[in-house]
Amino acid sequence: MASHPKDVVITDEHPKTLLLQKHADYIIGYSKKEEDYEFTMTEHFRMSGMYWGITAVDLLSQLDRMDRSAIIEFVRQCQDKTSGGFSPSLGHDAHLLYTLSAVQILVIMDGMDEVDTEGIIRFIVGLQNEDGSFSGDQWGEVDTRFSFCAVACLSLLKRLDAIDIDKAVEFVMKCQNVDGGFGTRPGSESHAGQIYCCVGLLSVTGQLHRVNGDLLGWWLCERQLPSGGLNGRPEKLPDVCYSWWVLASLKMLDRLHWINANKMRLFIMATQDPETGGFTDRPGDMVDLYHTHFGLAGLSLLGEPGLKQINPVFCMPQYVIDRISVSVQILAT
Ligand code: GRG
Repeated sequence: MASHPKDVVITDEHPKTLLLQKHADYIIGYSKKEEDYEFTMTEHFRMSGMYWGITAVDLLSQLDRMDRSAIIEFVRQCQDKTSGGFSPSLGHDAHLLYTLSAVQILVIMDGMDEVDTEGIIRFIVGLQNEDGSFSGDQWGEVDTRFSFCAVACLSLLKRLDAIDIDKAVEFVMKCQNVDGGFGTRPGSESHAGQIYCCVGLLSVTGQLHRVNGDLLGWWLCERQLPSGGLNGRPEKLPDVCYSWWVLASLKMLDRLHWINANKMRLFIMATQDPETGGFTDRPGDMVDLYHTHFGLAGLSLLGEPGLKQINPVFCMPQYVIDRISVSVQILAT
C-alpha cells in the first residue's frame, strides 16, 4: 500500500545505483531498431526523440557512438524549404516543438552551418502573435510551451532581437496564477511543465526578478510525495519526467536545495529497468526514451557522479552552452 493515495512504494528490490552502461546501450540500440513497432509508432515526434537520445548519451559521455553525419542529414531533410521550420520526420508538418529539438541537436553536434538559419528565424518570427504569444505552427494553437521554444531557439542562434521580447514576456506574465505558478494560457491551471517553460523564458530574457521565488519555490517543493517522486500538479501521480520540469525550475530559482534530494535520487533510481536499461515514468512500468532522458537530466541536476553537468534552461550539456557562450539568468536569493 502506498502511504499516500496518489503515490507509489519504493522497495529494496528497486535499483539504488546508476546503471550507466545499460542506459547508454539501450539508447544506442533504440536508434538502430528502425523496423520495430515502438520505433515506427514514435515517427510523429522523432526529432524530439533524437534530441532526448543524443542529450542523454552525451550526459553519459558516449556521444561518439552516435552516427553524426546520418543525424545531421536527417535533421537537414526535415527543414521545410518554404517556412524554414522543422518537422518531426520526413513528410510531417513543421512545428516550433521540433524546430527547437532540431536546433538543440545541431548545436550539440556542431552542425548549425549545414541548415538554413535565416529560414529558422523567419519561421519563428512569423509565429509571434499580436499579444506577444506564439503559435506552434500555421494552425494557430497558442501555448507557453511554444513561447519557450521560440525564445530558446533564438537565444541558441543569438538572434533574440528578431522578435518583440517585451511582448513575449508580457504574455508569459499574464499566464501567472495566484499560486505563483504558470499555465498554458492566461487563466489556465498551474502545471510544472508550463512553469519550466515560463521560468526558462524569463531566465533567457533576463526577467526572472518578475517571479516571486518563495511562492513559486514552495509550490514546486509541494510536488514531492512521500516516495520522493514529484508530480506535476496537486493530486496527481509522481512521474520521473518531473524530476526535470520541477528540479530545473527550482535550479533557476536558486532553490534546488528546498527538496529532499536523497529521496528524489532514490525515486529516480527506482525507475530504472535493470534488464533492458532505460527509465520508466514510475517503478515497474515500461521504459522509453523520454523518461530515460529526463531521468538522467534530473540526476545530473542533483550532481550524480558519472554524468556530465546539464544546463537548467536549455536541457543540454553545460559544456555545449559554454562552447557557444550563451548565458542564462538564475534568480538572486
Ligand atoms: C527543451 C526540455 C525542453 C523542452 C521544450 C515542449 C517543452 C519545451 C516543454 C514541455 C513542458 C511540459 C508541458 C511538460 C509536461 C509533460 C507532461 C508529462 C504532460 C502530461 O500532463 P498530464 O496532465 O499529466 O497528462 P499529469 O502528470 O498532470 O497527470
